[in-house]
Amino acid sequence: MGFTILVLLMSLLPLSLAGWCREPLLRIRTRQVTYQIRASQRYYTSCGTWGWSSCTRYRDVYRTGYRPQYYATYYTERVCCTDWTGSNCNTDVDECLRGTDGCSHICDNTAGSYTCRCSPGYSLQSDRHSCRDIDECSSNNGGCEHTCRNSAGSYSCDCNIGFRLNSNDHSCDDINECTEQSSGCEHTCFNSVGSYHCGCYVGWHLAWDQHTCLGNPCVDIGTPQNGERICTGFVTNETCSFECHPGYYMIGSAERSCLPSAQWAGEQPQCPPKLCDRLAPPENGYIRMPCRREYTSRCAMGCNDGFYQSAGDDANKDCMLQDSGVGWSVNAFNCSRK
Ligand SMILES: [Ca+2]
Ligand SMILES: [Ca+2]
Repeated sequence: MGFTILVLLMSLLPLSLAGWCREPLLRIRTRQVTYQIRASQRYYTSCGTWGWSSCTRYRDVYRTGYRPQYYATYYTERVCCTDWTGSNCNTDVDECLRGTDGCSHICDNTAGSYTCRCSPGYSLQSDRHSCRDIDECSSNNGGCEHTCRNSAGSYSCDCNIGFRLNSNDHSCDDINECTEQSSGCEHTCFNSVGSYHCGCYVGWHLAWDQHTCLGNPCVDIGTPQNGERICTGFVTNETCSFECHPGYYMIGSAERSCLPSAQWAGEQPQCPPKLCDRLAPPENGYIRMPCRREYTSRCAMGCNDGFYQSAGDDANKDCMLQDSGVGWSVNAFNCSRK
């Protein structure tokens, strides 16, 4: 029986004593104390010859006075410690619930006390209550390969131009602008770490923007005599077409394109004059030599000996434009016997 009670007491003891504290108190008590008050009292007495006169005299008298006297008594009293309440001082006060904790971020209630915690990215200060942002960038650049940006409660990594943040959010990978079609190169693209550059096919060169390609100029193509040309341009892949003036025909290529080699494809065009038919001499007459057959040539006719030019027509024949080609001018020329 005695053992059971002892065990019961031991199990209750820490709980019942947990929240008790002793508080120093002061008690003031008063009591009345007496003291003697001395005063001067006037009285009359007979005096003079035979005591026939009355004289005024003074004498000391005493009476009792009263005054309070104070007593201070110091003593201690058992009270509930801070953070404990209840009739047995064994009920914990939840400071977090009451809002009296003063924690900047998170409050954790404990038996008889509480502790403060900070949100991730913040550290608890020496006052054990306030929280301050951790500058992750100040140490080892926050683990960022390029740029570290600190922020309230966190931080982030950034990469230089030409790089992209890896899925690990810290290292930076080169952007392959060529395979991602983001280069804007007109012909060819060459990737490099953090950058790229453009190239052009043979016969082209990079423009000032370093992205588009301009054709290289071809050698002077010239214009054929007695003809004309119409060209789209004089650089790689541009073309020129040629035409001969009426009365002339074309040899060589009517159309030529500028090759990457700076030469023009095909043959140099030329426009020689078309030829009229061989001119037959008139009856009783002849053709004066020389007589050329090319367009714009003029041949003169004459009459044989014993004949004369009877008609007044022109003795000249001109090789001129006729229909779609050339032919000799038509004029009557007669040689009559003298
Ligand atoms: Ca931070
Ligand atoms: Ca790159």
